[in-house]
Amino acid sequence: MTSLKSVTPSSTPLGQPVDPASSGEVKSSVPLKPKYVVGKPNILDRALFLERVEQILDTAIHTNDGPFARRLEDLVKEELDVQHCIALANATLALELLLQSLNKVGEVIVPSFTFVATAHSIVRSGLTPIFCDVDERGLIDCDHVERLINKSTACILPVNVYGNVCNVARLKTISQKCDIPVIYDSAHALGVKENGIRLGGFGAAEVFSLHATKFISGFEGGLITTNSAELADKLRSARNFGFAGYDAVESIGTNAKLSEIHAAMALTNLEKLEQIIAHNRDLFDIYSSRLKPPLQLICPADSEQSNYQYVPVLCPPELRNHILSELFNKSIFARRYFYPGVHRMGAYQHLNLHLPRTESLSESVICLPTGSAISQADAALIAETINQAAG
Ligand code: T4K
Repeated sequence: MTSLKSVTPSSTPLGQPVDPASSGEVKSSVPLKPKYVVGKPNILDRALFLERVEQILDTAIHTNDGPFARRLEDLVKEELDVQHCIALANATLALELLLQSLNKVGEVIVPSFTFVATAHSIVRSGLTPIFCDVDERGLIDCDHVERLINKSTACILPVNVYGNVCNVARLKTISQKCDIPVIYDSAHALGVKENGIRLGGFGAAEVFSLHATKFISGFEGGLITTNSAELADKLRSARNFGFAGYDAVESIGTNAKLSEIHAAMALTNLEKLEQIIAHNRDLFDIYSSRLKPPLQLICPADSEQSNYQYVPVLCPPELRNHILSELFNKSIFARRYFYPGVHRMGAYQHLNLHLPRTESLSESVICLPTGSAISQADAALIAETINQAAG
């Protein structure tokens, strides 16, 4: 095995790549060096985006529910066939405002196999996360949800991780039976369909991310979709300091507005939704046909039409970090989404939980590069490289 020390400087400045398998990983914000990077932003029509930037500068409307934010919301409503869309500064704030808007106290059942923002949003809303295990594809385990429900349960917050879809029918039944709202963290799932229905209208509301690493990038940004007019009104006010009209503040809010530059970027990318899904699907097919055992892709179910924005591969846990290092040495920056599981992160490990499937997945998964920066030839090369590393 290659020594990690040979590629990992002892102190790495932010912004420089770090071998993702190294212990005590220094968080890199934008690794510029590796050629193939998980999360490299999709840029689909640079000329149109720049033209829109000129318009924003010319009109001098830079934020506060401006025309691009509204156009983005309208297009999301149309694409997702949902009645209301609220654009926000990022998905983390979207989750926080949504949880706060429920006006509840108590516990929120949430999978630990997610990005830490899902859990933090619960704590920051004055609620208590109750971590739940997942199934073999990383989706919330509904049997475990039922066992965790008690009188203090305020909400269930499943995550459509990798754009794969939770058991929405069963969660709806649980929600109705127990009178507990379900809100979905669909940060990865913009454009995904379940049995032909686009995600966006499931549960009380869904949250999508427009972060730079996401399928549809707005540099930063988040969306809440809902079919409840009352909830949408509350959220529109909450993202704008609680304003209910000019000089009228009726509730507590914050500044979670999406700026016009962000909205223009997201809109320009969203207009190419089908194009980027098709590109990602082609890459996924290449990975799927070329990866050899013991490597195994986590695939969408038959009922799902994925956006293929993540390419999660299961590796034997004893080989996983070796594979990551080998890829890194070949200029491929793959990621351990999600390691080590939120319940084992410093901020939550005092809970002393053991969630066997979450832990097993977090020790096995590697996400591979995809998106507009990766060509079909690149995907073939990456597949070959990972096969060799695992061989
Ligand atoms: N719920 C779920 C399930 C989520 O996955 C997330 C976010 C959220 C909620 C919250 O959404 P936001 O509040 O962010 O809208 C990244 C993203 O920062 C985060 O948005 C995302 N999930 C998570 C899965 O991935 P890191 O810590 O891995 O980011 P970072 O900086 O290491 O970047 C990832 C990769 O992208 C790197 O390989 C480098 C590349 N990159 C990144 C940026 C920012 C670029 O090439 N250019 C860039 O500008 O969290």
